[in-house]
Amino acid sequence: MIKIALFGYSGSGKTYIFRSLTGKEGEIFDPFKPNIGVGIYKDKRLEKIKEIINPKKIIYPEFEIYDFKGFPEGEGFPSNYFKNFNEIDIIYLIVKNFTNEVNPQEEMESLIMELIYHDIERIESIIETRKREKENIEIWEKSLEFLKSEKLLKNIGLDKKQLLGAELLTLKEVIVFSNGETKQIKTSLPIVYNLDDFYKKAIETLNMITFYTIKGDIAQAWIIPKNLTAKQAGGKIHKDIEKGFVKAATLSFNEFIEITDWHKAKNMGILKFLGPNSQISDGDIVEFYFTK
Ligand SMILES: Nc1nc2c(ncn2[C@@H]2O[C@H](COP(=O)(O)OP(=O)(O)OP(=O)(O)O)[C@@H](O)[C@H]2O)c(=O)[nH]1
Ligand SMILES: [Mg+2]
Repeated sequence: MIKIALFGYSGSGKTYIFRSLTGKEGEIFDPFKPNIGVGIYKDKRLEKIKEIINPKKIIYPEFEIYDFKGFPEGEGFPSNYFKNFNEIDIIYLIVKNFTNEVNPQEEMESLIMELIYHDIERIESIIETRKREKENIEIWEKSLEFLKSEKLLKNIGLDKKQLLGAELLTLKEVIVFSNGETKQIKTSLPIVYNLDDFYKKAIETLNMITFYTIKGDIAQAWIIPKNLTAKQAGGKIHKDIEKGFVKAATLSFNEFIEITDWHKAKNMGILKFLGPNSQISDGDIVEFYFTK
């Protein structure tokens, strides 16, 4: 499951957002123990498919949402605050923008700097250790310089494999959530202003796509990395599909809602058939053929 952390200063609206996304009540007071809940993405296309075929069961994609107690803006975040961020895929910056007495631009920039400071500290300590052990520090020094110019490591044009495992935050995807629309925010990061776009932007930012299956009485949405082959995509549903993959029949979402019937589309000869190494497109309805 994709893991999303809500990160922001105290009072920016993280718990409010967490409750809207997960339906989970309760408040947290310990900044080092997040409240974790499951958010169901009511994908609009799957809703439409549901309307058309009225399946017995419908399975929406799920995300794991982490609500952390924030620190006040003037205080900042201690570095051990981030020890629970290691498994996180996306850091959503929750920026307060629902009253007039805020400066969301400054608040966002300051949150980004919290992430950068954390990584600078990490790398400085790694460099120190490696120096002691007489190990190569070239990539670490380059990374440090990059961070010091206030840039996120995910944009560094180096082989990032070597940086993995170092618990760096700025290698992760970062999205800005403007909580309210009182003021405009300028940023080169992905940004959303509305909870309705929360998951859509997450999927897009992770370079993932959604496809759909209608099997028996179940319609389901699947989120996979864009670069997977059809065969690998089948493997996300069941290992047997990948092992015995023959082909995948696909129909685009728009064609499906026009024709409204998979079998009819099949008889019309408009299904597209993909071999193991072809790729599924975002929005496709897919049927896998495989041998057991
Ligand atoms: N008007 C308005 N109030 C909001 C909005 N989002 C949150 N609030 C209110 O702002 C206050 C703080 O929100 P929380 O969600 O508790 O803030 P938080 O980010 O979880 O704060 P910490 O847990 O201290 O880090 C609460 O009274 C919310 O009801 C919003 O979009 N509009
Ligand atoms: Mg809270």
